[in-house]
Amino acid sequence: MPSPSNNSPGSTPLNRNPYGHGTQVSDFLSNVSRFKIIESTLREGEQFANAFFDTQKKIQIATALDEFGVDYIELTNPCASEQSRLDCEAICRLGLKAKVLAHIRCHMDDARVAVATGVDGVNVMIGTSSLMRQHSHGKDMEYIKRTAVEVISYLKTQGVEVRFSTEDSFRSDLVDLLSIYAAVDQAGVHRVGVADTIGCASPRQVYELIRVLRGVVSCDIETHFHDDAGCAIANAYCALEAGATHIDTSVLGIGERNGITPLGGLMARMVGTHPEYVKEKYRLDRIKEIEDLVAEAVQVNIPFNNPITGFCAFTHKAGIHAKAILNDPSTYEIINPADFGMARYVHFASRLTGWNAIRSRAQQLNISMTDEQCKECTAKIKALADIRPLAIDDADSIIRAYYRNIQSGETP
Ligand code: HCA
Ligand code: CU
Repeated sequence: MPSPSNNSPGSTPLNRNPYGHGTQVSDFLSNVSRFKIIESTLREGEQFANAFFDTQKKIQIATALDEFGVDYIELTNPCASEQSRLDCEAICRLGLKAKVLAHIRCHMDDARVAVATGVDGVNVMIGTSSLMRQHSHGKDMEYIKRTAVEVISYLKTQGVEVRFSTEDSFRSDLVDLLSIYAAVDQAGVHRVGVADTIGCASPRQVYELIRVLRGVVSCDIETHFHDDAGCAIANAYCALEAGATHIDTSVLGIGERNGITPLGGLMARMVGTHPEYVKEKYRLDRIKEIEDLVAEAVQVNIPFNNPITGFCAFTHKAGIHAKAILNDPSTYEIINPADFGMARYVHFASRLTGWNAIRSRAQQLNISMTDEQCKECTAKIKALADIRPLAIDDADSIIRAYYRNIQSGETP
């Protein structure tokens, strides 16, 4: 695709925005510029309707995520099936930089099997809302607390990193929730996990719960957001602002139902506000390749409106937009496409186009015209575009024909 602008984008920092971040007391809680990613494509993502990853595919995905720079790779419970256990062992043997985690139920049998695979850490989980307690595992809070402490104590003797999370945290009783988190913190977990299993939480609810929790536990706080109501990225961001330390993601957000916080979308959010940290730590230019890999593996297309990689994520169409973009891309872009190895595209083949876009396109075609001529040529393109949709070739042909006519001395 043509990329008519050479201007350097991002020249207007976001902090010049009057609505941007100043230094407030609450910023001391915030981890937006030092968060860690727990990548769960090979766990939550395996719960996506279309997902089937064979060993080779899992290794390919784990390797790509490791090269991208994620901090942790979470794998399906090795007790789920014999192959899941063997795959977990195979990924542990790869010697990745990322730590490998097994996701398990809060049960001693699962804990023993997980440790034997050679993982660096274990992510323990149990439902705490009354619905989950009633319909999922049937246990009361006393039982949950006792078992949690037993499983955690065992895992700690095995030298692995331990996280304990409560499924359906946002529909759990707040007193139950804080008391179990306090108990597992006392038992020495490295992280507690807060999971919006059903995607019901709003950003403000997230902020409030995490902020309270930050005052209750001294360990790290991992968070997991489902996207049923389209808030998964916003919720992740608010969790970090309130003091969460780790965010669960999956590539393209794949997971149960419509999934969780997508890795690429989270990067888009974070690079917009904290470019130094994100660009230094993660290989952003790999996002497209990783999304293509996973999209193909689970047989879906990249959504047109996907952050960063959606086909029109950096396409500017209306004349007003095109003109400003050609002058300075940061007028209409908070993200520099080049940071992700992507290119911007100024659309010029439509009735909404303006003469600045046409002049820029003519320059790309090595055609030099005066401003007046560009305006006249633009009028011709708009006239045809009023009748039917134009392809790039159609608009290029009009520009070329118009220019030929000028050259040959004919009145255009
Ligand atoms: C699931 C549960 C989970 C667990 C999250 C966590 C959720 O789908 O089996 O371990 O913190 O959304 O609650 O993914
Ligand atoms: Cu989940």
